[in-house]
Amino acid sequence: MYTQRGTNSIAVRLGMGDGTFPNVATYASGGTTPVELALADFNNDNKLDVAVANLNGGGVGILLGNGNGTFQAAKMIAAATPHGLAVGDVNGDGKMDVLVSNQVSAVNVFIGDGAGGLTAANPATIPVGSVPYDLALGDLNNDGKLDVVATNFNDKTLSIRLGNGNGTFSNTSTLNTNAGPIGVLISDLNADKNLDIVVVNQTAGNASIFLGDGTGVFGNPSTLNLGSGPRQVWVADMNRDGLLDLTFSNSSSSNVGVYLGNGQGSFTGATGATLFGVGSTPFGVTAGDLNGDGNRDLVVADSGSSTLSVLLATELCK
Ligand SMILES: [Ca+2]
Ligand SMILES: [Ca+2]
Ligand SMILES: [Ca+2]
Ligand SMILES: [Ca+2]
Repeated sequence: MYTQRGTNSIAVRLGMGDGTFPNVATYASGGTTPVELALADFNNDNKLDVAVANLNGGGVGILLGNGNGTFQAAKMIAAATPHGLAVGDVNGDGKMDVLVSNQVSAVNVFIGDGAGGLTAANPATIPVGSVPYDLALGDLNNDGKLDVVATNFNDKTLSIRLGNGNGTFSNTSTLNTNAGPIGVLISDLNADKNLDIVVVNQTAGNASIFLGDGTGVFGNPSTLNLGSGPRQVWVADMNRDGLLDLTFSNSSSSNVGVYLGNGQGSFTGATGATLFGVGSTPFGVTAGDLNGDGNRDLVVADSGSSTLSVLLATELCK
């Protein structure tokens, strides 16, 4: 599933199990310029639904799933210039909530009613830095309450806001990144049960990796070179050694890269990243077993050429 900015729609391609996706279904995103989406069950019927952020008008669309790969028409939630989007239960009521970064100076919080509806939290916004592009949710201090981080593109910073468990967040800390922080991902990179943070710095061409201590405090990051105009990272075990690896898209050089992880939270390796050519201006990248052989494959959304690149693991791990 992916967004199609130019046609104000999202597309669903169901896999055939052999790595091919011949059929496409498209749905109106309910607004203008859909940029991010996330899957979750918003009405607690055990069928996955989708939330989509429309950057240039219309707010956030919620498309309830029918459970067979098809979706109902979008119901809209008012939100100005949503860019990043994350879903999770931030108030602990068992119903999925939605957070969006507004690309100005805040993250907007919407509390789900468990029936597919969402309303603004009180307070409705979390102040962050200048031009927050992306955000991510995770329990950074191991208190069972979801916390949020947002990349502030203009400030070269990352905002960390710890959740209070009731849909509100405390102003806690701001971390320095390199120039042009855009994508962000939360994962436990070194398997110490404490969540870590990877920030993609588009302008600087690298990633800042912050290892967490489980209290919500992060020290100075390590820097990992990515390439030209990196946009997004994904973490998965690509070579099946039990250690997480890091995959990234370079929008200005039309390739993706894979760094093998050492399990300690660093990805330099002996040989650096392995690069694979994809379509023009790749943004999104994600991994999954697309052909049922047990290996993680990659799918890349090429925004410039309006294509998806599918890289099967036989190619990735040779
Ligand atoms: Ca559902
Ligand atoms: Ca909730
Ligand atoms: Ca927490
Ligand atoms: Ca960790």
